Formats: sequence, C-alpha cells, structure tokens
Amino acid sequence: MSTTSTTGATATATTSTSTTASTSQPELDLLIVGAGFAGLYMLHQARARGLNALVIEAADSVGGTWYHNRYPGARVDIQSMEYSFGFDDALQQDWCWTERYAAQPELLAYANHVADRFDLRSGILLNTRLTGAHWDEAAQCWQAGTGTGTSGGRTWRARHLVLATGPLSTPSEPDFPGLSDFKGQVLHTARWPKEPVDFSGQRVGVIGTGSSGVQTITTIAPQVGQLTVFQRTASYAVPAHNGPLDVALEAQVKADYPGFRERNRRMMGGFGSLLPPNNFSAFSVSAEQRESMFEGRWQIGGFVLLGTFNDLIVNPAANELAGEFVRNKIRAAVHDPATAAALCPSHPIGCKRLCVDTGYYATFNRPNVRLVDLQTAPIERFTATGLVAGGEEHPLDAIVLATGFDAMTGTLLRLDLRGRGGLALQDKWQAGPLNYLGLCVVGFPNLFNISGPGATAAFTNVIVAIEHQVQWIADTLRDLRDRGVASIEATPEAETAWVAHVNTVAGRTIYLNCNSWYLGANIPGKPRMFMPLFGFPAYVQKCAEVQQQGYPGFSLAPLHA
Ligand code: N01
Repeated sequence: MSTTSTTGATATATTSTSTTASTSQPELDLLIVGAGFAGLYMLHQARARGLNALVIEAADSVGGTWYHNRYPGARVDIQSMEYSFGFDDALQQDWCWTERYAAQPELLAYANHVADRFDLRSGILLNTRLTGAHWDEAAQCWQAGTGTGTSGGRTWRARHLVLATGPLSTPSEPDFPGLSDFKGQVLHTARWPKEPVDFSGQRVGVIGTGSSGVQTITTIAPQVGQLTVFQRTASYAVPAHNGPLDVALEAQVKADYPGFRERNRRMMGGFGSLLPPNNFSAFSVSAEQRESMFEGRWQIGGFVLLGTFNDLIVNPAANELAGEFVRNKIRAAVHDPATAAALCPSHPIGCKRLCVDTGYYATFNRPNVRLVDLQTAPIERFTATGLVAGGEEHPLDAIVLATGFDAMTGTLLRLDLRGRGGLALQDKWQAGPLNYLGLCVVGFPNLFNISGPGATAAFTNVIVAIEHQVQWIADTLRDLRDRGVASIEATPEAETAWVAHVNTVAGRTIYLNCNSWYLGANIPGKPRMFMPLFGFPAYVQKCAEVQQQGYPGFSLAPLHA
C-alpha cells in the first residue's frame, strides 16, 4: 500500500498478514504518530510481527526531541552507552559514541542511523501533522486525519492508533504581557532554528533555569555581550564531568552489552547499574562519612548523587542532607554571596528533575552574567526593547524562552481525539489524565500512548522505557490479531485503580513536595495530578502479568459480525 502526504512524500506500509480481513478491514493495522525514538522502534517492531503500519511525522525529518531541541549546549543527561537502543546487538556494537554524554547533533545522527539501518524511512510520511482521530464504532477502527483546508487533508483508517508523540513535545510559551511588542529575537529552546544563532556582542535574556535553561546559559555565556538570567525557581545542578568516551568503559560494556542492558533494566530508572544506589540510610553513617560519600558521587557526576543513600527520595530529612550538600557546593562556587543565596534551591532535591551541568553555577562569576530573581522581582511586562521586572527595565536584543513544556498531556490535548460515542479526550481528561498502565484510556479503544501519564518514562532512561512499551504493544497487537480480537479497551475499574496506584507510589516519595511538571504545576490552570509512575522494574512486571493472564483490566471484543 502506498500513501501520499500533503507534501508529496511517499511511504509504504508493509503488507498485512492480518487474519481479521473483512470488507470493513481498515487499510492499516496501526497508525503511529511521531518519528522520534518511540515511533521509529514501534514501526520496526510492528513490521517484525507482520503488522501493516505507517508512521506520520509533523517535522521534515526523524528524531523527535533531538530534532527540535537544538539549543546551544543541548545534550543528554544519561550516559551515552545507556541512552541508546539495546534491541539489536549489531547496532549497539557498531555505533560508537564520542562523549560520555552525547550532544544533540550526535543523538540526531543516531536517530537517522537507526532509521536508515532498519529501512524505516519507507514507512514514514514526513511533514504530515495529525490533527485528529475519531473512533469508528461500526468499523472498529480509528479514522485519523491531517486536517482539511489549505493544508490539504488525508484520512487513514487504522485498527490501532499509537501515539508516539513524546511526553515533552509541546513547548510552554507563557503569556507574558507585551511579549509581541518586543522587537528583538524571541527563541524557545524546544523550537530552536536549524541555522546557528549568532549572539556575539548581544544583550541576551534567558527565562527559565530547568535542564534546557541551565545548558543554554552555560553555553552562551562566553559568546554573548551581556547575559541576564531570569530565574523563577532555583535549580539543583550536579556536574556531568563530560568528556570523550572512556574507551576502556566502552570496551567493557561492549564485551557484554546484553548483560549490561539486563542489569540496567533491573534498576529503578532503567539505568545506572555501573554505580548502583547504596542500600543504607543517610542516617546510618556519621556526618563525616556522609559528606565524604556525597563528595565521592559528586566527583563521579550525574544522577548517581541521589543514590548515595536509600532514603534520599523517600525521607524528607535525608533529602535535606543531600540538598544542603549541593547548596554548599553552590556557595563555594559562586563568589557573590547574594547571587549564591538566590541560586540555592529550597525545594527537595530530585523533586524536580536534576540538571546535569558543566559549570553552571560558576557561570554567574562571569562579569557579563547577571541573575534576576523573579521571586523578588517578577516579570511585569515586555517592551519593544526588553522587559521590566521588579520595576527595573532590562534592555535586551534577544530573549530565550527556556520555559519548558506542557508535559505529558499538552500534545494529546491539542489534537481532536474522540473515542467511543464521540467522547473528546479534553472532556475525559478534564480533571487529569486518567489511564490504565500508562498505555490505554477508557472510552478510547485500540489507542496506545507511549511515554505518557501513568507510565515510567519520566523517571526512566526513556529509551529503555520506550523499548519496553513498544514491545508490549507489538506483542499485544499480534496476540489480539491471532485471537481474532478487533478491539481492546481498559475497564473503568482498572483505570481508577491504576491512577490511584501511581499517586500512592508518588505519595511515598518527596515528589509531591514541589511544583514540578510531573504534577502539571508549571502550566497555569492545568489540573494538579501526579502523572508519571516511579519504578521501572515493578511496572515491567505488572505489564507482563497483564499480558500473560489474558489482559485483566481490559475488555476485548471480536470483530463485529
Ligand atoms: O523545562 P523545565 P526544561 N515565568 O520545566 C521556568 C527534559 N530535558 O525544558 O521551576 C518565569 O524543567 C520554570 O520555572 P519554575 C528533562 O526531563 C532534559 O528545562 O516552573 N519562569 C523553569 O525554571 C527536563 O526536566 C535535558 O518555577 C518560568 C523553566 O522555566 C524537561 O525536559 C535537557 C515561567 C522550565 O524548566 C524539561 O526541561 C532539557 C514563567 N511564566 C530538557 N514558566 C537533558 O537531557 C516556566 N518558567 C539534559
């Protein structure tokens, strides 16, 4: 089957071997939305099971997150040897990372390599944005379209719809008063232009100090004339100690890559087996030993700091010890005591995702860098030539919005998704993103969401999380096809219990004690509900049990007569 996109690109879906053929047989077994790592691997796994699949992608190339987030200094915060696909041993043996933490261009090259290596481009339509999808009850399939009007329209009929649109794909662009009056350049980190941006000699303002802001600030500070950082909440940043990939480590990992992957899958976050968390409390050692153990992990760098003791994420008092350790590092790194104080976070460490940095705090010692604390000097308005915060005008030539994402739900809620009886996802998720297993939603049969609310992706090495969910979906679809099942839908009881479970798990941790995107707290008006699930191995086990036990928590329906 061949389809033509609005831009004339062609893609070929594989021939279906479905046993459910009938006059109402949809043209696709599954339509996959998004050609990031999740969409690419979903296509590969679907084809491997003889399913007729097509990917549509709004951008003009593959890569998802690593296509869009091209801001200066963009780089992964999980080590390259771990942040990569493990499903194909030849791929992981052949590919050579150059740095401990790969930078965006290398990650994008990797996504393109995967697309080429597994001949995935023939199943991907680029420049094709899904606008909506409606469940057709009579035909038991999704009618998914790219809209009408000047952009042209095309509708696909697919038995299943897989949303591989990414949890962090819709940028948050706060409605700052007067922003449209500003005559200089406005850039968002998550929609950075392909052409290099030259900030030489310019007065640049960065709003936002999460992972994207921290990397941008550190990288552009030496290039710009004057950098003003507008900080609403101070961030914890731990050193990456990035550098060329250690060839001895590479050889060690490659000598048994499958074993390395397996050990990582047993970790809470699907990574970190090189230095597992310690299994004892921060209070079981002396103050001197504690300091020395924090220091040891600080010198190694990355997320391992939070594994220094086993109670840092569950006991606020233990967490405070780690937080104070980092605050002392900030005080030691930043010369001006007032700036250092403003850079010291007060929320629990790890409650928002840790930033992994390369000299972030010391950047504020540069004579051309200034911190504006929005807690004491809030942004009032933009002007043609800058912005006013706390009554002071800051003249600017360019503004970088490092303001994050409408995470986990933003992308789906901007689509016209309608399930059984015309139920709109916006109505279904009015009070928060209800789901079962982080994969399915009651009222939306045959719809699967990857890396969404209720799943572990936000707390996991996302590629490991993707591999697991994709394999589960692909196995399920093959299984259903072989059993003559035309539709699968979560039950209301299972959905309610799952959302409660996700929140119960979070309630045992410090994750509810700050305003994070995990809670939707960064978006005004968004329902406050804890969205991601913590704990990858238990999640994998639960999903496996559901599959092995014949899909408890789902109702299955055969093809209508
Ligand atoms: O977004 P964020 P991000 N006025 O939401 C501030 C992944 N990631 O793009 O904290 C003023 O973390 C906001 O302030 P506050 C990673 O999972 C990974 O940086 O809400 N400020 C915050 O400081 C990460 O967690 C990598 O008070 C406003 C910042 O903008 C996730 O993506 C790299 C504001 C947003 O921080 C998101 O990271 C990059 C307003 N109206 C991203 N609205 C790596 O792998 C928001 N802010 C390294």
